[in-house]
Amino acid sequence: MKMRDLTGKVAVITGASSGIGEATARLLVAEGVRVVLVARRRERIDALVAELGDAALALTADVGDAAAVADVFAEVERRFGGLDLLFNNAGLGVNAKFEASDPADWKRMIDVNLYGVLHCTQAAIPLLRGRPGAMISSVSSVGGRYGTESWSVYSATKFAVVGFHDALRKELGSEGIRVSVIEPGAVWTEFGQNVSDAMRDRRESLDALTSEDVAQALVYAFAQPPRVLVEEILIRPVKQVSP
Ligand code: NJP
Repeated sequence: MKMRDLTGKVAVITGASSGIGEATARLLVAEGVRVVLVARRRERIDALVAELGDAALALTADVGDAAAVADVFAEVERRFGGLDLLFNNAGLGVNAKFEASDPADWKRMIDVNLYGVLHCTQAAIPLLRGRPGAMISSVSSVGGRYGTESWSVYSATKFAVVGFHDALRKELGSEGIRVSVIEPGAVWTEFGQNVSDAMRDRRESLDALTSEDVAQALVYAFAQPPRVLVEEILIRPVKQVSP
């Protein structure tokens, strides 16, 4: 199937300093897209710019901070005059049985996984308007479709992302702005740092996805003709038969 030529498109990728975001930046640049890399770890996104060259720009921000996000999108408007893709990928998961979980961790997850998506999406909409094939794609999770033991608050934030997109699609679809979610299962990344040994064992036993596998899904959706909305992609290791 012929994919749309993405040369010259402009994308903002949140959580571009590692994992899925980093892989997506590489793949989009290979497709001719100019990418804006957003994350808190400056040295990581600077290193990626050094690798990707003029097609990439690094902007440091905590996506939970509305003022910092506003600065990012003001800079995108100043440099590029608009935006074709917002990839809301920044996310955080803390693994804990709910009864023993720490409300400070609930807040950290809600700030990034939900407020981060809301702040970036609201700031991006005016820049996406009028751009053929414009798309908002946000990373939810298999845990945003099915509740998973010891990931209850994380699951709640990712269910919220799915519900938000379901409603937002109805607000923006008639304008031609595509609203899409990607729901990965287990992926080899830095995600799940507080249970890294358990995550490594699970990923090994499931033959987990690579970040590139998920990045390919994003590019597949984005490269469809502007009339085509790939509304939802649930992508998981074939051996991950339950959430
Ligand atoms: O994880 P990781 P993934 N402001 O830890 C950034 C979802 N997912 O690639 O700020 C701005 O390598 C952080 O950057 P930094 C998951 O929920 C994954 O797997 O420099 N950025 C880093 O670049 C998430 O939505 C799996 O620390 C913030 C990035 O987020 C997405 O996939 C399974 C930030 C995280 O990269 C990408 O995560 C699943 C903030 N406040 C869903 N906080 C999986 N890997 O198995 C964090 O179902 N970041």
